[in-house]
Amino acid sequence: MDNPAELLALAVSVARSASDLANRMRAEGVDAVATKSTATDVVTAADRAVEQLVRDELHKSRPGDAVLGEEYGGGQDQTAVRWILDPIDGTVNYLYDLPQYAVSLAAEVDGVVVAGVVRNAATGREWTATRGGGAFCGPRRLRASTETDLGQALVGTGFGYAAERRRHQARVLGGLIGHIRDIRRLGAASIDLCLVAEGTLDAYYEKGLNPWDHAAGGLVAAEAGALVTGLDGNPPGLDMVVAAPPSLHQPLHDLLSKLDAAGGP
Ligand code: LIP
Repeated sequence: MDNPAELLALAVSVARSASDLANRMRAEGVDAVATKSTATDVVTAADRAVEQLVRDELHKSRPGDAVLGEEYGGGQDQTAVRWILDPIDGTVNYLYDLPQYAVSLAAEVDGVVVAGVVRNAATGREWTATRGGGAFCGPRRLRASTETDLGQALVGTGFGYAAERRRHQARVLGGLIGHIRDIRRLGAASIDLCLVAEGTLDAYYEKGLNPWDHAAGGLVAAEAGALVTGLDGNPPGLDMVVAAPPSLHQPLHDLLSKLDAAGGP
């Protein structure tokens, strides 16, 4: 019953329904209905409605599972399977109708993510992975970048919502930018991680990601051969997520550590 392939099939089906709802609501017009950590950390009615739809769909199929979602929290129940959900990752992009936002849904069994789907609701592009089963974009199997020179690497990143953290992140970027090809700030961590999986980005890093931002995309990137870690021996988490192929991971990691990228407010 906790077979990763079966969990993935359910996740894909639910993510597609969720994406359809997000698109319907986007077409009707979107306004921020609330803010969270700062005045720019917005929540839309679609974030809430999409999360509720996913919760309802998962409950129909697997009523005993726990669900941790960005908008309604939860996931504390001691169950074998826990779902980790960002109903609309890239909410600011969604608010502005920039086509870079995703439903991100991962299944965790006994604390280990074993299946995940990231679906760009705007474009229909869909990335999936099961632990040990590989990463895919549609039917295409994914391999991360083969770039070996950090100076030639196109690196994705993102910034938090709080001004003090953004200033620290800008200082880190200032120390990094002269050592890489260029930066891309696309606005949805789950998609950034999937772009690393397919080699569209050579690497990605960001401080401040919640589990729902990187649970599914992190598995996709790892199953495509990328190393997905924190800094200085830590696992990926709030302090830092770094995703890069082995050839780039060490030089990027060491530079980020030297720049105190996981530190600051
Ligand atoms: C977003 C992340 C993005 C980060 C944004 C925000 P949200 O998640 O996907 O990488 O830079 O600040 O956290 O809030 O749209 O779910």
